[in-house]
Amino acid sequence: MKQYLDLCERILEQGIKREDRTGTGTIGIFGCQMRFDLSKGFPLVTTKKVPFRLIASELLWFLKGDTNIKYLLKHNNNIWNEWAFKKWIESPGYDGPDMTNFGLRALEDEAFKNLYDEQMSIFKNRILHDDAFAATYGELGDVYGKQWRDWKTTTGGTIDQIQDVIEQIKTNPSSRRLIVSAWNPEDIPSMALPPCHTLFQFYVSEGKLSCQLYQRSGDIFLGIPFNIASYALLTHLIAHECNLEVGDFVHTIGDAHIYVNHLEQVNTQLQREPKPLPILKLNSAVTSIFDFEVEDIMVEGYDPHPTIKAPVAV
Ligand code: THF
Repeated sequence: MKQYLDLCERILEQGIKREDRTGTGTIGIFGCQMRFDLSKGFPLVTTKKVPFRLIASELLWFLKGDTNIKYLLKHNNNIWNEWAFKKWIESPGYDGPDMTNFGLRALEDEAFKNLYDEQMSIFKNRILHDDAFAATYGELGDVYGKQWRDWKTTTGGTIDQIQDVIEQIKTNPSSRRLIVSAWNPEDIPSMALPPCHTLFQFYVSEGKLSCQLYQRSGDIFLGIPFNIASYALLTHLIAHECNLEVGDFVHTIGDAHIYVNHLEQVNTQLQREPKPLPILKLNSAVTSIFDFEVEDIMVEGYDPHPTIKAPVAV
């Protein structure tokens, strides 16, 4: 994972400080690329512990075309909670204490943080146990799952981009159009968060499947280790279904930034020696990528340095 650490170092050295949507502040650069040879091990960052099961359940959630956080909560995955919670507290139905700007306030004000934790816990419980509530407030809108599996057409139909791209990889592997786009300009206003991973392309050569992602914006400390592992896993899953070996994952990022409240964490990581990469194991009895469950996906030999905590910017 040297490339990841090199990117961190480059941003610390060359990054320009900018204000951002969340009010936290970042240092960043524009335009960078990493390349991971997936045959040399699974690219899960080793200089801190990255919770792989959260990456697997999030990817399976996308692949199911699901856009409701209920599935994630059932899998004990909390990484999308803040965005659903934000919609809830801004809705007319919410009558609890004022939660405006909860992300930043929870960091600065201990008493507020307790109040926030309590409201978040009530919210999660309602999503899990109240179906009507979950259907409205667990919904993130037209995010990844929707665009990947159920892209709306102007004639009232839908396009299953994942199914189509798999079909193309199988029947027309030399195609230069093996593309899935999550960026749907018409839907951007209705999304909780416009897609950060906007477009990806597959490439087949010498029996190996490669994938390149264009990511418009990357949170280098929290998001990027997830994104690298997620697309590496997606490449493995599609290669598995198409009877191909894995090639490279190429990760291209537009606005590559480190939040200013992650700088200490990044420096801690840079002082650590990377460890050998783990190996991905898939249950070979599963043939279609739509049939995978979290239990069918495992990493072996993952022995990372300890967890490093950091607040997520909302
Ligand atoms: N917004 C921001 N500011 N950063 C992001 O990385 C991000 N994502 C998704 C949507 N919006 C984003 C959500 N992905 C974590 C990881 C990925 C996320 C969101 C949060 C996170 O907090 N990871 C912790 C562990 C969390 C846990 O154990 O529950 C970690 O230490 O890695 C970009 O895809």
